[in-house]
Amino acid sequence: MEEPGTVYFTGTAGAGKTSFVRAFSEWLRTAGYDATVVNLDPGLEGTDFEPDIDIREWVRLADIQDEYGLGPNGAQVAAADMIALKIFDVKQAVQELKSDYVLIDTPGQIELFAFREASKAIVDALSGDRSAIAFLFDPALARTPGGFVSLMMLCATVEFRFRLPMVNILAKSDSLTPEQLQRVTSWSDEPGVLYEAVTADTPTPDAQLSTELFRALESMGPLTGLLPTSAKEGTGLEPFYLACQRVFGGGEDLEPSHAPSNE
Ligand SMILES: Nc1nc2c(ncn2[C@@H]2O[C@H](COP(=O)(O)OP(=O)(O)OP(=O)(O)O)[C@@H](O)[C@H]2O)c(=O)[nH]1
Ligand SMILES: [Mg+2]
Repeated sequence: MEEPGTVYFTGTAGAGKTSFVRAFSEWLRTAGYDATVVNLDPGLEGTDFEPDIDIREWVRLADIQDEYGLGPNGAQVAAADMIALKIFDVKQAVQELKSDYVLIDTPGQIELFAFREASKAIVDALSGDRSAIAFLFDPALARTPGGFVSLMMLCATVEFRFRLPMVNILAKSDSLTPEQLQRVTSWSDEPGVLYEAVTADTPTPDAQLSTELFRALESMGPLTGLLPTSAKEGTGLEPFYLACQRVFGGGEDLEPSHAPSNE
């Protein structure tokens, strides 16, 4: 059997990771693929969506707060290291389920995922040859040129850290007007348009800094297209699937492991 496709979902707090994982796992199952959903957020709450594998079985934020007298942020930092110690249990549980796709939801505080050594150990343990990171652009930030550039930098940080192929998603695209959507996608497709928008939006003393930052980003590699998606409306899921298949190698479609459902 081919190795499963493993996708990590990351992005700023509230970007829509958990909702997207849910919508995409449902799309995969309807299309006839098996998907294992792994929750790596020890503080996940307020969702009725049940992951197949849940880090909270091993590491729970509320317990860490009580046990060590920490606040929610300190507990997240402690939890990140504890998760790394349990990651081979998670890996074993993933392997036992033998699915086509493994979707990994990461904690809301992106700096825990992007900056800490523990997450590098976690990603190394769970990744195979067919792995990618989906980076979700939150439209609440991405709709301004400055916010868009900041997200590009964060995305580049994640790529630099993990050295995995990236698939960039504009989440919650239903929350943008058609004009805003068109503007944001043009920034990802045409660096020159973004450059114009950044300089037009920035008061003169800072313009130089923005320009240089922008050049640095541009020199890091081509800006990959940003896929508009909406978990709410179920749009952009098939293009996302195809983008993942492309980065896993060759863009070949997987054979569905069971007949597509007609729901
Ligand atoms: N309009 C719209 N809202 C969405 C969509 N997806 C998620 N949301 C809303 O965005 C908020 C955050 O969604 P989550 O899926 O919890 O985001 P997250 O990135 O997992 O959040 P954290 O794990 O807390 O960082 C919720 O209020 C969702 O209802 C979408 O496609 N469209
Ligand atoms: Mg979440």
